[in-house]
Amino acid sequence: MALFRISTKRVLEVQKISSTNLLRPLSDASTDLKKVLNEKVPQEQERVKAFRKSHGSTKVGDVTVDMMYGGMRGIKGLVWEPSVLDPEEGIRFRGKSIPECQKLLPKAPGGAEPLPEGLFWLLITGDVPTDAQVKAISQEWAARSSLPSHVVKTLNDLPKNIHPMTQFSAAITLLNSESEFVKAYGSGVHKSKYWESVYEDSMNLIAKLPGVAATIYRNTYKDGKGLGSVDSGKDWSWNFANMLGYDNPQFIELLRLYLTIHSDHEGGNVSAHTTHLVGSALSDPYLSFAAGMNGLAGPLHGLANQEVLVWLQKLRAKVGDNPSDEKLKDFIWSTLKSGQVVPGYGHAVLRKTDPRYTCQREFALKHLPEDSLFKLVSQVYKVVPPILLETGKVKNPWPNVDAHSGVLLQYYGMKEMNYYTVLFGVSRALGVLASLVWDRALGLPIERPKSLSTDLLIKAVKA
Ligand code: AMX
Repeated sequence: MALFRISTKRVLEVQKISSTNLLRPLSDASTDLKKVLNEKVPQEQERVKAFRKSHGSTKVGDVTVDMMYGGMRGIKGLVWEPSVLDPEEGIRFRGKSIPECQKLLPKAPGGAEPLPEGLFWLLITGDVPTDAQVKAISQEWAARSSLPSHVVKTLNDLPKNIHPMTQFSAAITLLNSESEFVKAYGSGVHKSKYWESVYEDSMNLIAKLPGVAATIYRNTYKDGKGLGSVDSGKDWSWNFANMLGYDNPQFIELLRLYLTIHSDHEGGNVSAHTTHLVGSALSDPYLSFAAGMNGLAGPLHGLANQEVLVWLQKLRAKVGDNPSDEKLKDFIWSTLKSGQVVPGYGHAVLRKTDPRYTCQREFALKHLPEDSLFKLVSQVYKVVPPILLETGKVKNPWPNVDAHSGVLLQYYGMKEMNYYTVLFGVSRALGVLASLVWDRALGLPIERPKSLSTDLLIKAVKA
């Protein structure tokens, strides 16, 4: 067995080189995404097969006892194609940073932010799409967007006090009545074709999520009426905003940015890993994604989107507008001393300010520089990191994506903070479903790592 070790940096380099070489744009620039994938899948299957043949027994890391008790931090145990997270630099979607995506991906007419449709194309194919390819995805998602009546009825019947994430997860689970994968599997389709129906389910699910999410929003916070119909001439975010009841062009731009940057954060985070794990049992994409959403609903993960705003409101109530740094510090220490986390700060992998935070800050500097809540968020950014460092235990004192999203939504009138994680979930579908298609295309097996009891671990270590 070959025993040389591969550093994370080297893994990233290899990933960059190989994706540039092998995931080349198709020369015909087809706007048919499935056709594009049909050409790429066999190439990629061959590449992985050859790589495994030559390096299948090469060691890429070690596992320590601390890693086993410590949430598996740092264990390289998953293959995830759409994105890679560098601790210092942050996320790269198929090798492209967020500023690169903002520059390269197609925009809406007159818009400055990337369209999430383009990001999805990039995540699933590895190619930066053309305007025509992105337009084709907008149209396809519009065409697939209708909701089955049992899902709408169930959502309408749910009490308003059910958390929006619970409603979201329930609706996605119920959507599995529509699964093409379930039908194909039931009819005995060959496993080499699984990815095709997983692709269909993924496209349908992504197309239906804005309708599900908007129904939840309007039922829970508005009069339950007024869901506009989907306009196939408009993009996914425009339609989503319209169904939510927002028509401010700046809010729609924000939504495009928000839905792009929350999409993927490599494979180890709870929502991504859960979707991947459940999908490995050949549960269909609806069931797999719903499981991932139940993980996103945890306060240490996606619910931090909501928790940051809850915390900021408590902070404001306690210290008022324009507090001194000293007052802010006291509040932060009181949060820590009462055994709670400062939401929106820290990360399991990142060791710098999250570029997803930075691009939202830039959006705020451009569109709402004088907003008092934005000013407070900026002051918190200055005051929190030194305090977290002073605790001596927090590995990353810098803000993550969740520290900034809420203030932007508040500014445009979406005040219902319990809803924010649903927006996160709509976006997260883009990354985890792109990955799920590749999981089946590459024929990845059911996931089943080995666990040990403490007794057995002690014995193994002593031996
Ligand atoms: N406030 C207070 N304490 C924190 C902290 C924070 N923001 N971040 C980490 N810590 C603490 C941990 O709770 C842990 O304490 P313990 O030893 O007493 O258990 C210690 O610092 C070491 O933790 P770590 O190795 O730095 O972080 P981690 O990898 O275990 O956890 C995360 C990462 C994100 C869960 C953690 O930083 C956290 O709880 N942050 C606040 C919640 C949050 O913003 N979550 C969103 C993350 C992004 C996302 O998924 N959307």
